[in-house]
Amino acid sequence: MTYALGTSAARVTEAPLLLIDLETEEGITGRTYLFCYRPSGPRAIALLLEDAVSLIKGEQMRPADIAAKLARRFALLGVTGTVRMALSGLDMAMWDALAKAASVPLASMLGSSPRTIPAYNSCGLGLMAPAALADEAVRLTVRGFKAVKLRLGYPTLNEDLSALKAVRGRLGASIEIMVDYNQALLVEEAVLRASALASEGVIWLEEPIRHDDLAGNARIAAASKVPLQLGENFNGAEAMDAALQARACHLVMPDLARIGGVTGWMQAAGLAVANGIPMSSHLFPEVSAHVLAATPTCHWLEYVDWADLIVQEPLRVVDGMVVVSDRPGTGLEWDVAAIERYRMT
Ligand code: SMN
Ligand code: MG
Repeated sequence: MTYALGTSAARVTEAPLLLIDLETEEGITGRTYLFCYRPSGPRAIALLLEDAVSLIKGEQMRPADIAAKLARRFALLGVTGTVRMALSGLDMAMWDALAKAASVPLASMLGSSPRTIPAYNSCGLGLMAPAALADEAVRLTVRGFKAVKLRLGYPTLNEDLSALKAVRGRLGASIEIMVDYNQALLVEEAVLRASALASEGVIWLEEPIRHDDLAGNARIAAASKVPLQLGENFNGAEAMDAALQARACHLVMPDLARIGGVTGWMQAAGLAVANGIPMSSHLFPEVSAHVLAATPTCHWLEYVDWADLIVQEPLRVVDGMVVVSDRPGTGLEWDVAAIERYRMT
């Protein structure tokens, strides 16, 4: 990774990616990748993927039907975590193949078309000394980015405020800042910190406490002047529905690999429209750009450059907007030589 990602939970410096090539009898290959958080992730998820594919080999490629069938077949193991990621990756690869077969960009398959999407730069800005944060913040405004995400969750509120003020001081008022706690706090402390952050002009407060404590998140959301953001840990659209019913958040940002791929994303997009909730993405910017183009309440795309080194055409950013690829499918094609260079042993 170009920028280390120091979160309150772990410091991430390498991006273990699992690359998926889904081959069809018609000769079209559906492609996607999964960001797997830890080096063990790609191995575990590859095994689950091979198992899932063995259950659908030879079937017609109908992602919604296949998702329902595989959810049933994996119900005893549990459709969460790595199983959910494997099934989501398979779904994303199927949608890529279907769009390629129709010779259209994925966004067009989903009822929209390629356009530009507002993006924030989510590379870097992990936990570190205020002076280093301020320097990094400036580097993150390249290519016209008008928003960045700052990870918080230092031991004290004062340290959180020092970090935020350092970044704000260097960026000025024209750049938006989102803050992300990665579930570091308890409810009472989160209410206190949310109220202190409100006067610093942040545009969202992400995962202040355990993501699945919906009642606790609802208490913070009700007390906070800063919109509360949840979503990277929604396990399927059902989980997002539960969070919205509990009024646990004002904003949502599902992760394609946990929401159920493109199929799960579109179900979640329907819930967002019905509830009037702005919807952003989590990671996978190349694919998220297509689904956000087809999301009526599209808000912000989370930009990271983690796949840039291994793809033929890295995602383009112009004036802080991501340009949805107009190639057939998602536009993800591997740079074979780069893959050999970065292959995990
Ligand atoms: C995050 C993403 C990926 C790895 C670690 C942390 C973070 C985010 O929660 O929202 O970008
Ligand atoms: Mg986050």
